[in-house]
Amino acid sequence: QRRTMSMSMPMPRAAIVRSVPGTFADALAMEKPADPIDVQLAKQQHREYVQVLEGLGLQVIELAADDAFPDCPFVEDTAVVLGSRALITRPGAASRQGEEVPVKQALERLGLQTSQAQAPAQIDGGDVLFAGGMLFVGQSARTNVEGLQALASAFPDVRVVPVRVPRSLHLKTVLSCVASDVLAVEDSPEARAMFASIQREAPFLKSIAVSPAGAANTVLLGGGTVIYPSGYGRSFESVYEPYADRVIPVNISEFHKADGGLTCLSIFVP
Ligand code: CIR
Repeated sequence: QRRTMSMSMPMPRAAIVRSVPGTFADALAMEKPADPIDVQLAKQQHREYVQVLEGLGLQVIELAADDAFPDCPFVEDTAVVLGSRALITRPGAASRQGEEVPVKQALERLGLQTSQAQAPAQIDGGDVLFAGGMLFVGQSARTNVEGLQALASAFPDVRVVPVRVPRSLHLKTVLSCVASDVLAVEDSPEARAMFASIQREAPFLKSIAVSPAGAANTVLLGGGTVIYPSGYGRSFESVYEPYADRVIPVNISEFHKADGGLTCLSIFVP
């Protein structure tokens, strides 16, 4: 059952993360959390995630927080990296535009070739899933068709496929990779419909149904390491173990309160 791909996909060399600002309790949220964000706990959870990445041998580049951008720890939304190229996004939420500036500098220092999405394009990295050799792009409240076109121009040799995201914040809020050909997919009609449209383009992709909402946002590293968000009152080790060499839980309860998942907290650089 284990993926042979795990041998061919090396660990990324670096991860870019961004610290939690003192203003993190003001981060955007579709629904105000019943229990407010505990900023100190968020900082601790973020440190624990960074330690997991360092423990895997990655160089972690931690950008300084900026109180003017309460959502700045969600770096994933600011850039899409594939190979040695990066598209610097123009985030879909006006209050987040500008978060991409230090991320662009960090990627260029790592030697990546960058291009930048320009208005009227809007695109959040949370809407971009690389799977089956293709880029699936959520068409959501945050990512428009011009954003999709910016991605297609940045990566002209990769097929770019739109996926309608009717309700959730981002495409990857409800589905993400646990192996090169297996996706964790939230157990909801919306997520199943999104996976069905992905599968039409990539019939070889399989899915595992995962609940509750938010739990299907996993980080796949090096083809065989799956990091998943814990704190849902159940363990997912037995769910992912058949597909992974290593399964690591990380509790990010305070980030969930601002609609953030695990993938949001880092950008990986091969
Ligand atoms: C936002 O609404 O933009 C943030 N509060 C959450 C962003 C989550 N990012 C992601 O899923 N990639």
